[in-house]
Amino acid sequence: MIEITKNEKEKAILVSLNKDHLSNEIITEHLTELEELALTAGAEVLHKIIQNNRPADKATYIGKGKVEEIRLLVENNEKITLLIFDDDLTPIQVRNLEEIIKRKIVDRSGLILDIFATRAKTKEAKTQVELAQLQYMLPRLTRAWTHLSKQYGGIGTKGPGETQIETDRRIIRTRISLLKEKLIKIEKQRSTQSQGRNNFLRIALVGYTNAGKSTLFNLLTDSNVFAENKLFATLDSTTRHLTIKNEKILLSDTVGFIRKLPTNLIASFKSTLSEVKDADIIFHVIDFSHPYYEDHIKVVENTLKNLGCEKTIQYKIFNKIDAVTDHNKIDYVRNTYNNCFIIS
Ligand SMILES: Nc1nc2c(ncn2[C@@H]2O[C@H](COP(=O)(O)OP(=O)(O)O)[C@@H](O)[C@H]2O)c(=O)[nH]1
Ligand SMILES: [Mg+2]
Repeated sequence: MIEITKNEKEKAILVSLNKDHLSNEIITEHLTELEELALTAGAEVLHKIIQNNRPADKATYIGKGKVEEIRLLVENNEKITLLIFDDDLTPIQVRNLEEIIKRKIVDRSGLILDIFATRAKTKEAKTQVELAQLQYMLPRLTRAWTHLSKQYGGIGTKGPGETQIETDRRIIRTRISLLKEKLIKIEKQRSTQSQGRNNFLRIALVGYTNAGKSTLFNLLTDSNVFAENKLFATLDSTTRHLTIKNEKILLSDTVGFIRKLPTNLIASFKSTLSEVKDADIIFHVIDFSHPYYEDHIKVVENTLKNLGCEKTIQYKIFNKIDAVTDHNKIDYVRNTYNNCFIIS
């Protein structure tokens, strides 16, 4: 049996399936980002495994051969406690993988939700994360999970029967309704607070996680919002007044976006993201020093579209110019993007 002592970091293997025939470079970049997420969640990454150019396997996602390869790798390394997949898995895939590899299996949404849960500080953020977690859990609470009780519950081989699963589902559904009601109340408070602020110009800082939004916010407003070289350092929106050339402005710092953000997470962060939706102007902050900054721009623009903000006036702020060494990049941005600033 594997035991995890509290202070020891969990040792993980990252697994990616290249089902869309992406270049090696891009798949590697995606795994680097997944590693940053894993580090943020408190795990240490020992191996990264890529399964190339095949469709997802219904039973094991990555296919029998690859599963066997990982099983052998893990068998020889007791320290590895966890496998993290760069996509979402079905409950059946999770069950099969856990049964064969005998380690904990976490998918991308599960990992992001876990990080959000540890990062949530305010009542609003906590409520939103719990709602997203329960919504993630609900469809996964199926008979496929019976293996867990076989392993840990002990009594016979039955596992929770349909009745138990039904009861659990009912409890979760009730909790979900309660959390939704709570969020409606929080949203109402928010809109009451924002009445009387109609004569302010509302500006929201949005962007990929780690782009430098909070740092810029702190500079502009002389505040002290938590900024860190980690993903999702800030989950809550913070709003401050400032006056520039007699223009009264309300500036908001917001939660960052990332590739493949779980959809129920975006939905449950509706009230936090209202700062983005209600903005008169959006400042899209970009980490210009990142090799894949243009992919980040696309992810953010798609997320903004999903939020219904594509018509809001937008300025792009190419940040961290101090860390950009290739000057052709600067010319390229000047010629390609309208409405942009380049700063650090
Ligand atoms: N080199 C450089 N680093 C920056 C700049 N702005 C922010 N950072 C760093 O980028 C990291 C992420 O910043 P943060 O403001 O927390 O990003 P957020 O996730 O978008 O809010 C921090 O380590 C910052 O110190 C910049 O202009 N240049
Ligand atoms: Mg931030």
